[in-house]
Amino acid sequence: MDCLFCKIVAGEIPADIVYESETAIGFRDINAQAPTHVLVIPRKHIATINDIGDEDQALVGSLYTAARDIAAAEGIADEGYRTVMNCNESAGQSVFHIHLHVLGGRPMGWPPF
Ligand code: DGP
Repeated sequence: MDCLFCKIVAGEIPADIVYESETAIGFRDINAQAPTHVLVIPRKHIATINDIGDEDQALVGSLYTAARDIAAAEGIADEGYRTVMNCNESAGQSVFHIHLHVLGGRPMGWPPF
């Protein structure tokens, strides 16, 4: 399968990995949009939110406990941070292996555009 993020999981493409668990990894976004911008991905290939199976509930939950731990390690937990998962083209998804953006270290507006 030709998936960029599967290759990062496999160690075939380098990444600045800041978090690892049995089910997920976190690494710095190559095109950071905030002082902290980490992508949390499952080790398992799931293309989009639409492809998450009922059996993946704990796995997807583990992306959020990863985000919690990354935010604490980055020192942004108390001031606040944003988690975003884009689904398909209109939302801006460009890599089709689900990933939770963890963004912080600057104020953020709402709504997002
Ligand atoms: P999205 O647009 O939601 O699919 O986010 C994809 C993100 O992935 C985007 O912010 C840039 C990041 N990205 C793309 N290729 C690479 C890569 O090779 N390494 C890293 N670290 N990040 C990447």
